[in-house]
Amino acid sequence: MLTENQISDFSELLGKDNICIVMHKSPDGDTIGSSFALLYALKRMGKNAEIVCSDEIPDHFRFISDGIQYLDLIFEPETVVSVDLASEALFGEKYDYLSHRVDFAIDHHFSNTLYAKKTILSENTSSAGELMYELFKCSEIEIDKYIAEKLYIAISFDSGCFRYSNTSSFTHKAAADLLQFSFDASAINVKLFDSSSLAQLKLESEALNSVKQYKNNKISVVTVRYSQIKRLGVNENELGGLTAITRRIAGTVVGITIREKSDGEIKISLRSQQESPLPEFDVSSVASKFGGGGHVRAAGLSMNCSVEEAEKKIIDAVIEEWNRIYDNSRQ
Ligand SMILES: [Mn+2]
Repeated sequence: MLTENQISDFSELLGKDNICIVMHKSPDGDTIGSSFALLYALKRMGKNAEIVCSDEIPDHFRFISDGIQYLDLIFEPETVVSVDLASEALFGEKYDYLSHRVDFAIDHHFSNTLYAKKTILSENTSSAGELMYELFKCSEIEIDKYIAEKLYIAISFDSGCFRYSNTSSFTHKAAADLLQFSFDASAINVKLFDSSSLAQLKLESEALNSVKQYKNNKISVVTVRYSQIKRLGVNENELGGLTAITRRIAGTVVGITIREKSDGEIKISLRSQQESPLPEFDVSSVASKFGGGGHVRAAGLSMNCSVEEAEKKIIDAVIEEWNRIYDNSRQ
């Protein structure tokens, strides 16, 4: 449900012109789908609008970006809008300078650092796409087939095809409404969730072989080194599926995915899933100890050290938090 303020902030945005939409670095289905829906809506209103992204659009997401690989500044913007960016760090190197002059942030991360002049934040929303849908519905923007398809992609992507706990009845209602425009949702979901290159699958198999478990197998850790990625020829931006591995191991409450990047930086993704009545494990609180952020059940961070050191630091931090939350003797 949107507040009056959110609706009026969005209508203020629609009153602007020469608008630059910023997507987050390592763009995903949510930031791309939501941004393209907004771009199209603004252009249809006769506005001058553009999208920028510090990173290239990965091959497997180009069906969302209408085939576009690079999104760079075309004109000097008067208004800057970020979509799905929880913090300044997510602007990426190339467009970092825009993070200091954001007029509107449209986001659904409760960890949003409020870097923008106005933040349209909806914490209990599955995706920026779902929030964008609500904003469009409360504005003069009419949803058509193009917009419906982009927003559906964004919502489906961030909700893990409606499987994650962020999926609510509103998420399904939004999707049901969008599906009336009869695009091929089945094909979209196959592309988003059921299609990997053989190299990607081989890397996942190696990742599975690396699994370490702690706390009665409730904490699962996957580690992938850059040498493996390079040997198998997997593109660095095709590694999104790795973070899903720990979730698929039955009994896992906290999943840790550690990945070494080509520049030596260690990227760590944290996931949690806990059934009531046990309390949730808030992975964003662990991530924030290392300068990262995210949601209760999904968060990320980076480290600049060796893989071994990163493994030790993050496993220690997760176990410390584990002992704090749960009665140690019962686990
Ligand atoms: Mn998102």
